Amino acid sequence: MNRYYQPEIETASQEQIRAWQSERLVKQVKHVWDNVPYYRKKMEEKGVTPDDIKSVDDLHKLPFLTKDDLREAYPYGLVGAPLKDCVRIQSTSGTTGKRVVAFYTQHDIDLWEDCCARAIVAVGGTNEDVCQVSYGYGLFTGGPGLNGGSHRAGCLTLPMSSGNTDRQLQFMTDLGATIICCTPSYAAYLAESIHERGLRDKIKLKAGIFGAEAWSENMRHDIEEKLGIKAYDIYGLTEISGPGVSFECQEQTGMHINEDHFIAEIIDPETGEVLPEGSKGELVFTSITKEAFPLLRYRTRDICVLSRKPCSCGRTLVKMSKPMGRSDDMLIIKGVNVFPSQIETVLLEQGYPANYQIIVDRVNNSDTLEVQVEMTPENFSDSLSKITEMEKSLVAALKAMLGIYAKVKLVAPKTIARSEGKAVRVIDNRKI
Ligand code: DLL
Repeated sequence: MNRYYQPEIETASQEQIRAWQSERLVKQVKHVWDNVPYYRKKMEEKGVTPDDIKSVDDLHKLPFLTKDDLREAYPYGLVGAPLKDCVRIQSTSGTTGKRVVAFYTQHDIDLWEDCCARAIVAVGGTNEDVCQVSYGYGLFTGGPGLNGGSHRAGCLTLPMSSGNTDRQLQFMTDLGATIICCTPSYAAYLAESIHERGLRDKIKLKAGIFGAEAWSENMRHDIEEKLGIKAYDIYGLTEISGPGVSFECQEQTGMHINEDHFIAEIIDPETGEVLPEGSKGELVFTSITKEAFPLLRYRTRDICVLSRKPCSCGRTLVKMSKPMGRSDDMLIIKGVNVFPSQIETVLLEQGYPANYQIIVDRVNNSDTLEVQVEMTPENFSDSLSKITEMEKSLVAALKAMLGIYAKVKLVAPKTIARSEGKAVRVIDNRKI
């Protein structure tokens, strides 16, 4: 049984979708030109005006936006609506400490929640379902986005937020949750806890909506088997609204992009050239219906492939593969975006040298982060209690910057291997 939240959109002909895109793009470019001086300047520098954009075919004429632009324009420089019309911000980490702050009008939230509702209905969600939302609530988009989508789909919504596994399992069993939304690594952890506690017969889950970080097909099979559910992928990024930019259907072979709101392109990350359909490259999004944070040609840095092969679910929306990596150095650790430059900033601020190594691993389905850093000849100590104290204070400073725990290991000066070429700062031992 195929179910859609907005069938007239999700199964519209590709010609219709293109027509919507062209019409909305023209309007959006004008909106941005009139209301976002930062982007208008970028257009002027490229010698393009709204008159040059007549349809989707002209999209390539527009300049790109990157995380650097977000940093430069922080906090209000890319806002396209009067602040009195903005009702919400969401946020995530940026490159060197400045956070990405995205703005929403009520209209933007409505459309975002529709996108999340499409994802929930696509996995079978109805008003008979109990949907447990175990993504973080607050600045992170995961909780608020899926929460709104779950309401719209008519599910009884359990706004659990992340963490507190005992409470999660109690609500899951007592209230009979049938759908769970969380990161795949937390899903794997919950699955293990359910096994350990012998709760498998007490849970009623039938589907999970997992995203915000990379996960493999092996992990999918593992979660599906342990929980006896279907595990679906969901993708999104704060800059382009949050979860629900794309979502998986019953075919489980990639995620349908909500093309009535976001135009997707694949570019060569080196040259910026637009690549033909089916090529692997960097995903770029243009939001065509947003009022408050209308980013045009935003470079996601996620590497993937788009496909327009007909899908057995009947949706005509283009599909993106799972992201296959990134064209920058952003790490996603426990669902949190971490840039090595943020860690370096903290180390330098605390008086340590830039001789460090970041070691990421996945232990019992949970990500771990360790920072090894050399002491300087000046602060070097062989007193265990002094070292422990210094490590503690670095742990606190890193937690304040990143929002997550990083184990810190101080090592003697000159013990971290020097590199003759590019320093190897990050060792990622996760097999994803
Ligand atoms: O992670 C939004 C989200 C919340 C998506 C809940 C899905 C579920 P950010 O924190 O801004 O937003 O991180 C965005 O996370 O550019 C990708 O690199 C990565 N990412 C998101 N979804 C997936 C996924 C949210 N399904 C960044 N698979 C993106 C792999 C993902 N990577």
